[in-house]
Amino acid sequence: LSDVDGRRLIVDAIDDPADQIADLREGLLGRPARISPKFFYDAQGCALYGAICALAEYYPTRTEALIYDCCRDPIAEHLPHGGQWVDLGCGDGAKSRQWLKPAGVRRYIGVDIAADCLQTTLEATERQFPEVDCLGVVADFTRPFHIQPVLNDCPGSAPIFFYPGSSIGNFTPEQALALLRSIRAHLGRDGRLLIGVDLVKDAATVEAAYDDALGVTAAFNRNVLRVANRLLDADFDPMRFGHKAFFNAAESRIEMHLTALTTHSVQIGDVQRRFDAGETIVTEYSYKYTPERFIELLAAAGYGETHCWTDDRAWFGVFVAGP
Ligand code: AVI
Repeated sequence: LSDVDGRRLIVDAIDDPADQIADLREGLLGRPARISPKFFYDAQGCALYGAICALAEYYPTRTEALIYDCCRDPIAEHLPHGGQWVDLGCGDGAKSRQWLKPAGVRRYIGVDIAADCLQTTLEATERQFPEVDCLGVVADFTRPFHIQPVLNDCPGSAPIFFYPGSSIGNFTPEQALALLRSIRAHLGRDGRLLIGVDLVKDAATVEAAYDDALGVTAAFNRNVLRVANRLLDADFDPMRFGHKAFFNAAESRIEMHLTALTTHSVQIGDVQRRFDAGETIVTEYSYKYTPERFIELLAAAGYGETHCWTDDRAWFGVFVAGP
């Protein structure tokens, strides 16, 4: 960990951008072609994701917020008070700010890969909660991360790791297990994980959430090809690919693909890649869990006591897990 801004912004090891670009290129030249969903989130992708969250069909954001609104106090009773709130993938930090008072938080630690965004989030949090000590860690927490030295700065204040939005669903169960283990290793005796997870439900409801009538998710999916054009000096025409989203029941996941509408070639740097009509690029998996299956995953990652809250339709689950 290195200190960047007088102890306010700390940088953990993050991937070399050149490695990320090499990974993107290799994925697109491979068969089947794939793109990691982390490339969705350039400025335009973030704006489109914001629009997705407001869509009638995209139930996860709204349902999770409903659970927090209804059950904030009972959930907070299961969290240590006077703790250090670790906001994983904090974005604008708005979801976390609703918790700082009810959970009596002493210190806010935003963790995100985007340093600029992190600064803005810290400033907004400090403005609203001047009594809370605010700190940012620039890290790619999709890999093992090391924030124990940061937590040690505030002895006697237990960590609460907050990971909302069912982002855990974008990892394979094996990757999710590794992340949950990595968090578990930071909990100490009194720490807790507070996590939001999208649950299994009828396929039509889930498929509509990932293939909305206005085509916002289709635009979000195609936008990743513009990101690839920029990073790889490629010439994808996003409109020559169709958006496809379907529920794979055997794997309990939504799959998003981009399907070539006609056979054509794309220049990717100094290489030409031919796409046959119907050939697809896998862009995202979004796993859906039953509460039992997610509790099993938590147990496999070494967690002990677990509590779960859901909405009336059991569409979304909020879990608090401790050591
Ligand atoms: C960020 N993540 C939890 C979203 C999801 O539902 O898997 C990303 C998304 N993809 C399409 N719509 C939303």
